[in-house]
Amino acid sequence: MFDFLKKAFKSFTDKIGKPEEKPKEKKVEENVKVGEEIPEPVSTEEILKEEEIIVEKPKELKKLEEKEEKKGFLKKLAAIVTEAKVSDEQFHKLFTVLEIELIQNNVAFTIIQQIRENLEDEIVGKSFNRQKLTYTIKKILRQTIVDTLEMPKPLDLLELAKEKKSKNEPLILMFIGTNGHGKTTTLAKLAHLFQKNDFRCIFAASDTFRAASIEQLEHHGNKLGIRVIKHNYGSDPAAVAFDAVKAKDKDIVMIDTAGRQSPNTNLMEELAKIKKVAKPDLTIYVGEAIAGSDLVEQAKNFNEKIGIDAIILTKADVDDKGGAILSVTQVTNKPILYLGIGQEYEDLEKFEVAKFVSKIIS
Ligand SMILES: Nc1nc2c(ncn2[C@@H]2O[C@H](COP(=O)(O)OP(=O)(O)O)[C@@H](O)[C@H]2O)c(=O)[nH]1
Ligand SMILES: [Mg+2]
Repeated sequence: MFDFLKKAFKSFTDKIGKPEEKPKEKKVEENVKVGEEIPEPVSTEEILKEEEIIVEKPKELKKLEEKEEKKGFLKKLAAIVTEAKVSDEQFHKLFTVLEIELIQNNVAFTIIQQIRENLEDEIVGKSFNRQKLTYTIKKILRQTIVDTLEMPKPLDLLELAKEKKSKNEPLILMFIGTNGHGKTTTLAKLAHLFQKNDFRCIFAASDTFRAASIEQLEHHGNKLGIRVIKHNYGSDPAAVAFDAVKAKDKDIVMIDTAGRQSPNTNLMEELAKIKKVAKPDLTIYVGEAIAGSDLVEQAKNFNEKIGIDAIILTKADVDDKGGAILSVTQVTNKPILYLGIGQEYEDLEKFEVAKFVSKIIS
């Protein structure tokens, strides 16, 4: 998961502050004409021998001098190996490479700009100990990503469900998003999680548009032992949601809705009506991580037209880029609650900012 993003950050961190690899200089032999004798390279030992002959010194003094010389040399060597200065030119050259990779990995431009500004302020034109430089870059990258992903108020679905139950109120969740991104599957996975935590769920089959959508939800309902409130295909989805909200013996109402390949006005009106009638505690946007920039556009659109409170990203198991996670949060300013990581009920992972950050910046 997210390997590309990790590679891009690592490559930048590894290269910056280090001298550029220059093409190798031409070998001496190339300048030697055919037939000419190749001069023997003079060894260091020979030069030292010659010096010894010229300057005869007492043995003790020589030993002492050699010792001091060695110390100084080691010090200089250590400085060459560990000191790093990041020039403006090198920074821009390497950042351009990183920038392209981040764009290719679906990271939104605003986030890239933020990363650039933060890095520029802290490292350009400054001399660092090599280790300190690597540490500083990683710290800035981590902090910028944490700032993008962390919300001022944390949202925990199980906690919220507990809270509602203690007040004897049902938790009403409405799931929206583009067709095929995993709404129905995610709703079933979450229901399974709620059941494990002793909550009683009920499904509202408010996707009355797509062929076989009701049967798909019923299939999950049967497997999990969850009641499905349904009407006929083509009927008013808001009425289905309303019936589910009014049904008895439930802690959590989960409203499945329809999507369209390209969301149109009709769909948005339909969703707005369900929301108005069912009054969900949370409207959860379900989108697939692999959709990249399309996902970001769609999330923005749903947020503007319907209003979303949280996000679940599916198919993270097949997303090796990872940038959508950053972009979708940045564009909606809503938290990601879970990641879908497969097609089984257990394949739902709580999204934790720290865990994600440590995965992409190691
Ligand atoms: N690999 C993978 N597939 C998923 C995940 N979530 C959903 N899917 C698959 O995506 C397809 C569409 O899912 P569905 O729930 O019907 O999407 P909906 O149209 O939004 O309700 C199905 O084949 C699911 O099995 C996930 O996290 N990982
Ligand atoms: Mg569906």
